[in-house]
Formats: sequence, structure tokens, C-alpha cells
Amino acid sequence: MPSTLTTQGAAPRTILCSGGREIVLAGRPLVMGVLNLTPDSFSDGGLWLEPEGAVERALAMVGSGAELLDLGAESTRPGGGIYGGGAAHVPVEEELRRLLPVLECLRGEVEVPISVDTRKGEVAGAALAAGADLINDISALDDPELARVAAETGCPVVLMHSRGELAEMQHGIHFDDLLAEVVGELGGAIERAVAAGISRGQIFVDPGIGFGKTPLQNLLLLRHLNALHELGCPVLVGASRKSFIGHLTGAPADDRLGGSLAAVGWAAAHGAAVVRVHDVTATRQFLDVWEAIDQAEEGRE
Ligand code: HH2
Repeated sequence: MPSTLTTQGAAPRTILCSGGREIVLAGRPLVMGVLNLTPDSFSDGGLWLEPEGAVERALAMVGSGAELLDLGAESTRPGGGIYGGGAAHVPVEEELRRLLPVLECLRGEVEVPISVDTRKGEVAGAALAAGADLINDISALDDPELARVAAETGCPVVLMHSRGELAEMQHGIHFDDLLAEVVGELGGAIERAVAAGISRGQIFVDPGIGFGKTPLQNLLLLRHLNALHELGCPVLVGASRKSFIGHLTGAPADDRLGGSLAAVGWAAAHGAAVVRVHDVTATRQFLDVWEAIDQAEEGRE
């Protein structure tokens, strides 16, 4: 296993957000702190429903070293299989009602880029107008309006791999060749994005850990994360507290820090550019110490 935390597969690069903020990718992965403004997210649902508490939580994450924030106002927990019931559908108005007060307040308080986790073009447009910097779309542009908004504003987008509807995706999972199919389908998503006018240099890709995959397939995607680098886009990994960790260890969602850090370490050593995590303090400490070990040299105190 390589010990360096450099972002493999791509030279250090800077991604410019629509509002002028920059995402600088070099060295260890950036830490993206997750804030779910939902009643039903799988690990922190219902904790941050009040805007004041949510803002406080986001500020605490930035204070602990989050370099990006990811605000989600619709749970995307897949239905079926080991994941239990899927997330409820959330109308645009409700998603915006949860999101905008927190986003607007945070925008005045923090300088780190704010990502919005949404599948809806209308929500993306309103979020960008309210000061969001990038869009994290787990459907990889199912909504053509989202592609249009991203192309028009020039904002970076995260395209995540998944197959089928959320409510169904843990049923009848089948891949003939997991890696080739995930890489191929992400490649197809990149080409659709570029055809819609999104610049190739503004795209992150994500293997979609936990979305329409078995526990073993999640492990294999992490193990072979390097394969995603052939796509030429920085790789974001979201393994934090996910069910494959529970499947391996029996731990409930709020007690999966050790497993989540193992996934962060693996992703870091295999060139991830961003890790999306719930536990920012521990993740920063983990990555900072690993980076210090990696860069330690005789005679340099
Ligand atoms: N995972 C979740 C949500 N959004 N976005 C990306 N790019 N990658 C991921 O792996 C990913 C994601 C699911 O986690 P969480 O937000 O904690 O739960 P929920 O969807 O139930 O709100």
C-alpha cells in the first residue's frame, strides 16, 4: 500500500467555484463535513432540524477542520436489502424550506466552500443563488435542469455512481464486472455532463459507496479505488458510517467511527481528493497525523 497521501491520478489542481472560492487539491484528501437537515438520514436524521442548531453544528465542523461542507435536505438512504426502508420523497418546497435558512446564515459566517447535496435542478439553482459553491448530485444528473444550472453557473459538480431508483436499488443487485461497469457508467455520466455544457475540469466522480451495492461490492470498490483515476476527474469518497461497516462489525450507525477512519485511510492512500464524513474532528486528526508521519524527515523539527 502506498504511504503517501498525494492525490494520485491527477496533478495538484485548483477548482474554481461559481462564487469565486477555490477548492485546492494537493496532498491529503480534503475533509468534507456532512450536515443533514433531514428528519430521516440514516445516521444523523432529526439531529439538526432547527436552523440555529444546524448552523452551530456546521460552524463546529469548520472549527474542527472541515475544508468543505455538504448540506443535504433530502435523505438519500436507499431502500431494501440491508438498508431497511428507503428515504421518503421530499418535494422541492420542503427541501428548500429546510435548506435555505441554514445556507443563508452559514454563507455569512464561513469561507469554506459549501456544497449542496441535491438531485433537483430547482433546488440547485436556488442554493447557488443563496451562496452555495458546488452541487453534489447522487443521481449524476438525472434532472436535466440540474445540468443546465451547473453549466450556466460554472459550478463544480459531484457525479456519484448509482443505478435505478433509490427505493429499489438494494434489490436484485447485479454486476457482471463491478469495476468496469462502475467506471464505464461514471464515464458515461461525465460525457453527458460535458454534452450539457459542464466543463470537464469542474467534475468530481464518486463510486457511490452503499448505493445499489452489496457489502462485498463496497469493499471491492474501495480496494480498487485507483481504477477511477483513469476517468481523469478528482475522486470523492463517502464511506462514513455506512452499512457495510455495520455488516462487518455489527456496530450501529452512530458507533462506526473506527470503521469509517479505516475507509478514510484507505481512500487517502489510493488517491481520493475529498472524503465526505460525519466525524470531522477525528478524521482531521487521523489525516493530519498520517500526513505528518509521511512527511517526517531527519533533522526537521
Ligand atoms: N452518501 C450519502 C449522501 N450523499 N453524496 C456523495 N457524493 N457520496 C456519498 O457517498 C453520499 C452522498 C448518504 O449518507 P448521508 O448523507 O449521511 O445519509 P442520508 O442520505 O440518509 O441523508
